[in-house]
Amino acid sequence: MHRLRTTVARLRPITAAQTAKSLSQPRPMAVDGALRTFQPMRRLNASVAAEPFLNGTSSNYVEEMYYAWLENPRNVHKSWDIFFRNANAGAPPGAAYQSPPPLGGTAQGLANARALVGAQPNVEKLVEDHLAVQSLIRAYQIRGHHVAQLDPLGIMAADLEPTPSDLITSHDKLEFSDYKERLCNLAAGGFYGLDESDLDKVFRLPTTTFIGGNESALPLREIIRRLEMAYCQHIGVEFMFINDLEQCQWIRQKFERPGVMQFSLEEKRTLLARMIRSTRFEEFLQRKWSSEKRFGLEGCESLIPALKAIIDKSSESGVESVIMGMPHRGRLNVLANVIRKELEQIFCQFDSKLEAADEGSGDVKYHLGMYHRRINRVTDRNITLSLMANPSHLEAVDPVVQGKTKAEQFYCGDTEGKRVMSILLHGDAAFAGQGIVYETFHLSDLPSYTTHGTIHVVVNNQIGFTTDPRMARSSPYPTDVARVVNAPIFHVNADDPEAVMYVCKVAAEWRNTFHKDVVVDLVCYRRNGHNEMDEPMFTQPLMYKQIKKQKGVLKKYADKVIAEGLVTRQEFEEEVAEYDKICEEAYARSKDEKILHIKHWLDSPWPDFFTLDGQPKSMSCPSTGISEEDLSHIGNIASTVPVEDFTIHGGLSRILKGRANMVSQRVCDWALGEYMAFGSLLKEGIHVRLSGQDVERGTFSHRHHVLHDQNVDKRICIPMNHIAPDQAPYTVCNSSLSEYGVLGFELGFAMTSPNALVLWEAQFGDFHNTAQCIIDQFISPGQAKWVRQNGIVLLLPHGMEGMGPEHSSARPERFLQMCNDDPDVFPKLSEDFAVQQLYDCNWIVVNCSTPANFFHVLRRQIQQPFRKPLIIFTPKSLLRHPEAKSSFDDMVSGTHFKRIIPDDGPACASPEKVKRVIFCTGKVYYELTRERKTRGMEDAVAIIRIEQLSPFPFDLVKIETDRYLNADLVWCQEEHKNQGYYDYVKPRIRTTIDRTRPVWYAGREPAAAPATGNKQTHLLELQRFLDTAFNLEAFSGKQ
Ligand SMILES: Cc1ncc(C[n+]2csc(CCOP(=O)(O)OP(=O)(O)O)c2C)c(N)n1
Ligand SMILES: [Mg+2]
Repeated sequence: MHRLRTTVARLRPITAAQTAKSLSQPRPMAVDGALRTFQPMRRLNASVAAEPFLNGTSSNYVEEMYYAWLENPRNVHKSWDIFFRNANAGAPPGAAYQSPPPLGGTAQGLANARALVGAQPNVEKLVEDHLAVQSLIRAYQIRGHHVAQLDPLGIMAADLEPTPSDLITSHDKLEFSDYKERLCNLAAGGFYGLDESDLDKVFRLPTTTFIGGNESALPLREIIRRLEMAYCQHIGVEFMFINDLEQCQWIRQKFERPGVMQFSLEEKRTLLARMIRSTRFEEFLQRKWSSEKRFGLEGCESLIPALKAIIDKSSESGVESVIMGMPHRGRLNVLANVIRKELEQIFCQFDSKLEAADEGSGDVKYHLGMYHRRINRVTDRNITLSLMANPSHLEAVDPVVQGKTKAEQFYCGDTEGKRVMSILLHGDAAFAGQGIVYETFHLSDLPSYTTHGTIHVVVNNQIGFTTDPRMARSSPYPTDVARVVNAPIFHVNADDPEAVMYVCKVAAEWRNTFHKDVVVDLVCYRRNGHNEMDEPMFTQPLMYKQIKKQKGVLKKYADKVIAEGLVTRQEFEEEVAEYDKICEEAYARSKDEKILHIKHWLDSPWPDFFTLDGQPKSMSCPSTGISEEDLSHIGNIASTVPVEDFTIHGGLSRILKGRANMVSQRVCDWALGEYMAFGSLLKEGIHVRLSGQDVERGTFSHRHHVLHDQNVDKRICIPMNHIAPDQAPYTVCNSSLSEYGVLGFELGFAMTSPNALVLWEAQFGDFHNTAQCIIDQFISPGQAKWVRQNGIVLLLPHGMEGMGPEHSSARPERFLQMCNDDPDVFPKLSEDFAVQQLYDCNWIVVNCSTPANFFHVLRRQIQQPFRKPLIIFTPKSLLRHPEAKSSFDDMVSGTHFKRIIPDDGPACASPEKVKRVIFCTGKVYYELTRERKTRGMEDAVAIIRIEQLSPFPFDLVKIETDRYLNADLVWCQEEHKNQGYYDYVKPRIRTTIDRTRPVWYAGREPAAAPATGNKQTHLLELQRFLDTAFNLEAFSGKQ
């Protein structure tokens, strides 16, 4: 089943005494930054510690006894009671021990006493035997899962290490015939020193086990039997790596207490009904569409009752909304039987003749999302279930689900995750193989990212497409990645639906109790090939020979419960027939569907934001300027410390003073422009969330949205939250060092509400490419595939500043290449052209050259009547460039974002004299104007900034090209020719001018790397392309 490479030597348990010691401590509070350790608070008294029989190993045991005795003398055997009393009374070493009195006067009592201490009262042996038993118990807790019968196929045993040599177990047969041999081996190996004769001896149980139930001592034989029942049947529990004693004790209780896994008749009936639905749904699809891909669940049908059990239990404890992410396997079944999507809506997806009703490209049926609110039948409470749409890219949806969950929690004030939770489903190969799983786990306990516990369910069919685990991962289990966050892992044989149901209930209780992640590993098989068309015998012949022999889990379970008398065979068959009828009727109805509405598959509806038929409420965007008063007020907040007795760093005082100066002069630099945008939106009740690496201060130390008291540790102040009493909250959070995970998370966050500005900033723009999957699969095509809008903003620091090939380019060419506007068609102009263009595009790409424009474009994100992703290439050196400042005049009420900024100098005054028009975008504008000035060419050359690259401002560019009819047209960029904007802009300008003039290029030559590593070369290249840009003869004679 799995590759257990762990060895006994590598996994020696920590001693029971260590555990007992920590158990007796109050749980230390985790102090931020401090190591979480348990400090022993009680020690054996000196006299006891000096006893001659106390050696390195026995002292642990005696210590355990001593603590138990301290709590209550009746906790320990009489002999120990006397011993500790004497020792405490000051008996010298060696004199405290007295032979124990018989346990009562009866013959039985005497026998018990003999069994307990041995015929010869030999304390040392007694201690050692108890220690051995304690270690044995611990060994089961740690390694019992090695032996558990998890694989329904039972074929992968060859991959397993033999039973860990310190477990005395009879494997699948609960007989004790082979104990003798194992005990001898163990004795010979010096493991525990127990032998066969010890099997009937009674041992006191340590406080770290619950196998005793109400009994505090058991014979060894019974101890082993109960441990086997708890840890070596169809459930394998991995939890002993968790470094929290309370959590470990909680899990032990859940699996060790005798009789824990018992179900009422009602529960079993529900389970059977769910198994029927799950199984018959796949069979129905197979019957009707045998040649269609559906990535069936056969072999893991118990996934459906598993999810239902989790949802029931969570609903019972108050959860009202569950957000789920899952891959292809069994997705249609989950939609039908967990989310309860109407069956006809699912079936009609198989009809290739259906016409699409919605704009956009749509997606295949096993990627679409869904949102459904209904009554949970078990708890009679309302529950909303959403299944997020996702791409093929396995696990990519994980952080998106987390972000959406966090946002839902945030907006409903659910600070502890009691009302909203997430469930993530995984395939075994993807869970182990995809790094995003790890990145997502690492968000799970961060204050601004935690969703207070996710339940992970792995459909572990022991194969990924055609690759088996021996080739697919280096860890024993596919779930080992979860150990990094101390999540307990419950492996369960998915052919035992009751065991599955039990672990799922425990998982839900765990999440509800500790609000931490937990994993359920459903060990199963895949009855068919990867999809229904694939032939698995090509690559897994032996596995599939076995699978062919495998009785279906529904059949097995039905036989079991019929034998138990829970239902009769006839009742069972009637229930099956009833569900088949439901499917048939839905199938008949599905034939009436003529049109496919992707809108019916929306995972995140925004009902109040759109009209009833899902359209924007208007097609205009009001002014994005704000009042002078607000500009000054926000400016003042940005320049002061709004709390008393708060000492900020001297350098920061200077920065704030600089800001105050700017405010008094009615100008903004970049940071202040951003402040104005965020602050004004917050004041208008729009939540703003800025996340990314080091965003609180800003990579370039320009932002300083979080102030730190220089004298008091962790005392911080976020002035942006002091703008107005009824403002929306501002969230600014330094993220973990992850792009894929964090960008996915923010995308999910932005999905929840249209009334929030959610921004993700890359440390440097080029780092966005480790999140490429989120950009390519979600952000760029999200609306087209899944008809849902998203207004996320990406801030990507970009610019060639001689810093070398890294840290320079945010790769504008890639974003532009994915824009959906047609380069060859000049669009029809209309009154609301600018807004219509925005509405039609897949995303907006801008490169602002002024703080005012940056301010406006951020505000426009919210003011426009729909949501689109916004990609902003943000500056580095411009942050402090003396010319890159904006007057309040450009930001006050009535002003707008400028899609292009025309030349407003002498060139514009006499356009007929202009010989050249240079179009550019971003920072190079400042290099061009400086050069133009140096050369005295203000009359001859007009410089026009294209601030909104996409959707391309055809209308405004046309005005400019019409203005300068005698000029040649140049596109100038600082990026290399095969990068940057040239390939995007050139055909669009050409279309605008009806191809009447060429569009020349001034910029760096094509190159493989984004920038040179040599400063000298950098400057040389810059000068060279500026020379070209201002050499009016540069292109003469060229075609
Ligand atoms: C990121 C990514 N890489 C590759 C694939 C192609 N692919 C689709 S399913 C699959 C196997 C998945 O195996 P597993 O996670 O065990 O799920 P199962 O199909 O067994 O349920 C692969 C490799 C993909 N969808 N996503
Ligand atoms: Mg698999």
